[in-house]
Amino acid sequence: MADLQAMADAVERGDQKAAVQAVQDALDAGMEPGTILNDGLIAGMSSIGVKFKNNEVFIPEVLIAARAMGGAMELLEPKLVETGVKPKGTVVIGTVKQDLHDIGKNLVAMMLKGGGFHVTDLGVDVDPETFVEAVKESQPQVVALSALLTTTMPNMKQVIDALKGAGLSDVKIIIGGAPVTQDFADQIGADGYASDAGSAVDLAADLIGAA
Ligand code: B1M
Repeated sequence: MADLQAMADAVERGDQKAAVQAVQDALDAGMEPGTILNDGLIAGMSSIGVKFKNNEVFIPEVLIAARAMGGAMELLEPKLVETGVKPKGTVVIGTVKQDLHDIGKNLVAMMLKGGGFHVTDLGVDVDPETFVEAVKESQPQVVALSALLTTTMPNMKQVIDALKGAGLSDVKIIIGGAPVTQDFADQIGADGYASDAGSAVDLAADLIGAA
């Protein structure tokens, strides 16, 4: 018998083997892939996201949970495609030019995937033109920018200007990273600021009306 709570628990505690088995059991029992995704896997990631936000768990636990979710998603993804379950939206994410920090950005990307978004990760040291090209290609609803250095924060504004300059004003731009603040987001005309990975998922969903 498929047990969605056990699946969510397996993701949350980072038990990849149990998470994959739980997905297999659910599929064998004829459960809808969308239900497995939302009420099993995403429920587990959401739960760890809340704990991460509240400092009840730390980066290693989140990374392990994300790895468990990733393993389970490998099994589930083809079934989702077959049944036409649509992602909540697409997010293009990257760390801005001249900045090589990617641990936080990777966490945000993982949590977005866990939150049901399709994510295109451009990596680190991404120049504004690359963001523009990626937006043209992937047509995301949201662009997420990360910066960890006070010296690279201004490069976030360059991305916003480049997107506007290319006529890509519809895409929502959200920013984050240790030195970044809501005030700075307001100053540079970003659509939102998130202080951590869990909040970034909520913000992206809110901005595109998928919360
Ligand atoms: Co660097 N580094 N670093 N570093 N580094 C900091 C950021 C620094 C604060 C350390 C310090 O001096 N105390 C300092 C910046 C000072 C400043 O600008 N105010 C600093 C410096 C100076 C440097 C170098 C210049 C050092 C040198 O070479 N002299 C150099 C710069 C290289 C470059 O980027 N060009 C450098 C290099 C490096 C390493 C390569 C050694 C390594 C990075 C490895 C990697 O990322 N693969 C590194 C590291 C690890 C750090 C610290 C120690 C840890 C950063 C981290 O990963 N935190 C950092 C000190 C610190 O922050 N305590 C430091 C964990 C991570 C989960 O948190 O990235 O904040 P964070 O992400 C959070 C949130 O901010 C948010 O969600 C995440 C999860 O909750 N978030 C977003 C992040 N991105 C988001 C995007 C969003 C939303 C939320 O989009 C919407």
